[in-house]
Amino acid sequence: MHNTQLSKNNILRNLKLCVKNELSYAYYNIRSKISSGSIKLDLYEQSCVTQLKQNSAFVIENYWPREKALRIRDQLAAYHERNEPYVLGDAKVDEWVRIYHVERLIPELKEFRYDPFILKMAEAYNCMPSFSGALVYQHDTTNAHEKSYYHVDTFLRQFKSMMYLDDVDVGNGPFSYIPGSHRKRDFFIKKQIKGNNKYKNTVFDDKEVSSFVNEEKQICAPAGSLLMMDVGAIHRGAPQSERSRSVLMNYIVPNKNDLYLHKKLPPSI
Ligand SMILES: O=C(O)CCC(=O)C(=O)O
Ligand SMILES: [Fe+2]
Repeated sequence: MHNTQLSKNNILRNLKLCVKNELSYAYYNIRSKISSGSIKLDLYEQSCVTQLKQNSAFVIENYWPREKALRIRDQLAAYHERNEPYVLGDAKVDEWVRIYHVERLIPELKEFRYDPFILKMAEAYNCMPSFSGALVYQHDTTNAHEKSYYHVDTFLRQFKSMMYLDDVDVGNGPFSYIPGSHRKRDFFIKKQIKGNNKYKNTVFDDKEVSSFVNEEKQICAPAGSLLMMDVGAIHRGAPQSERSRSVLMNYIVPNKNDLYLHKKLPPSI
């Protein structure tokens, strides 16, 4: 097909997707305004949801005792050396090591995956039923890797939570984000229509984010800190310039189906 025809088709496809996303975004925004109160939240829970709405992310330090987080980190680090098919990535050479559905290895992590407080916050923020789709262990290494680009996971409202298993500071890649950026709808509309050549449409280059990188906030916090965020906001994991960083990520979905079942998974104990 001729190049101009191809790019016209791409723009048309992008435009359709953009309209669908933005209508859906607006719908959940209205729902969020009129349905606040339908889930009973105490004052603390209300303030969590308000922080998410305003600032895109926040942290609760000492959600777990630091010792517990470090113990889980060490238990999981022991798997790096084991030659198991469900341990994805090699800590010596790769950018990261991951284990999907990690509560199969350490059953006490089920409590975190199905933590009623986190799921309640997810439901209150997403304005739809919210469940855990997967608990994933991720160990980010200092091995050379691609630049960590600013991105959104989706152009919709999307709650995610993360547990720091390491003390995190600028040396080992704090979760970094532009507060309130999930509300930059004009910016996202332009981006969705324009699309990307090399990467997915959800990834931004330096020029695109140049006017607000100076607003970036980095969550530096001790092991045991719980992060909650809207990954529809502009964010990145900052690079591990000095040390590695281990985290647990809870992926939230609108139904009870487990995600990533096609990956190599640990056996259930
Ligand atoms: O590693 C991080 O801090 C950010 C990861 C990320 O982009 C995400 O969880 O969506
Ligand atoms: Fe992300």
